[in-house]
Amino acid sequence: MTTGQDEHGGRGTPDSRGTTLPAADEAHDVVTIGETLAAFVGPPAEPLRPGGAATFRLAGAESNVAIAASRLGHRVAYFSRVGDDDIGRLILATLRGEGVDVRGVQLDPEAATSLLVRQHRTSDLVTVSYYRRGGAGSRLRPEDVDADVVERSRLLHVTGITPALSDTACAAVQHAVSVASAAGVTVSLDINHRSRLWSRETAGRTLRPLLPSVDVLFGDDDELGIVQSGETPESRAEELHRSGVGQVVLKRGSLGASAWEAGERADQPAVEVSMVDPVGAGDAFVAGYLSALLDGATVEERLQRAVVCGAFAVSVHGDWEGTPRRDELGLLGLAEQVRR
Ligand code: KDG
Repeated sequence: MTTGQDEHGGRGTPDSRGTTLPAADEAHDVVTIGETLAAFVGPPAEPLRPGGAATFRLAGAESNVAIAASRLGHRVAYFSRVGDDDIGRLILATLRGEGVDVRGVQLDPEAATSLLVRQHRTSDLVTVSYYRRGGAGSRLRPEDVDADVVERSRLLHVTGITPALSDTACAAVQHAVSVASAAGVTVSLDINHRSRLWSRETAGRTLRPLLPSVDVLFGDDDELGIVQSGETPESRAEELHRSGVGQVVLKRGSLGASAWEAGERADQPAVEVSMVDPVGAGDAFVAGYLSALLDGATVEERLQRAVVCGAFAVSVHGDWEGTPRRDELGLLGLAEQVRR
C-alpha cells in the first residue's frame, strides 16, 4: 500500500536536473502524458482588455492530475514536451517542486510552450482560447514515452485532450495505452472533451478503440455520450461497464458522482463548499479516485476521496493550486480519508 510520507522520499538520487528520482527498485504509482500550458486568466465579470488584469497560471489536465496525485503521496512520472523557453522551464520547476518526476518531459528547442487564455466574457460566460497548434505539446510522439517506465508503473492515466493535439500526440497516447495494457498496468482514461480541439465524432472515433484497454473510465453526463450511445448518462455508464470497462465513473460536479464496478452502482454526493473556480475540479476528482484505488480502497471510499479532492479544487483559484496533501483530506469533513 502506498503511504503519504514522501516526495520521492529521500531514498532516490538527484538526476542532472536536480529531480530526486525513485530508487531503482521503486516503480512509479502513476504515469501520465500530456501538455502543460501557460494560462492567462481574466478576473471575474471583466473581459480582457489592454492594460487590464489577468493572472498568469499553469494548466493542463494531465499535469493537474500528476500534481494532485503527488500531493497525495504517490510517486508520479510525467511525459510531456514544453518549449525550451522561460515558461517551459517554469513548468519543469513547478512540477519538480510538486514532487513529480519530470525526467520524461522534453525541452523542445523547435516549438514554444503552448498557451490558453480564459476570460469572463460576462459574469456567467467563460470563454477559452487555445494557442497550442504547433506548440511543444503537439509535438509529443510515441518515442517520448519510455515503455519501461510505463510497464513498471501501477497505473497509466490519459485523457481525451492530448490525442486531440496532433497525430503524433495521439499516437503517443495510443502507444502508452497499448504498452500499459500489454503489461497488465491499470489504464485510466478521462474523456475530458474539449470542443475547441476536436468534434465529438472525431473524439469518439479516436477514443472508442482505446476502451478495451481501459480499466477506469471517467466522464461527465455529456462526455459518456461521445463513446457510448444510450438514453441517459446512467444507461451509457451501465452499458460501458457491461461491455467490459471495469470501472465507469460518472462525474457530476456539485451533484456528486456515481461509479459502476463489478455489476454494482455506488453514489456519492458532493462536498458542499463555496465554489470560486470550477476549472481543474475534474482532474482533482480523478486524482482522488485513483489515489484511493491505489490504496486498495472500496469504491465508496474512492468516490469519497474523489469528491473531497474536487471540493478542495473548486474552492481555490487555479486549476491545481487547491488540491490537498494527504494529511489535509480530513479538513473538509471526511476524517477517515486521512488514515489510509
Ligand atoms: O481540466 C482542466 C484543464 O482544462 C485545464 O487545466 C487546461 O488542459 C487544459 C485544457 O486543455 O483545457
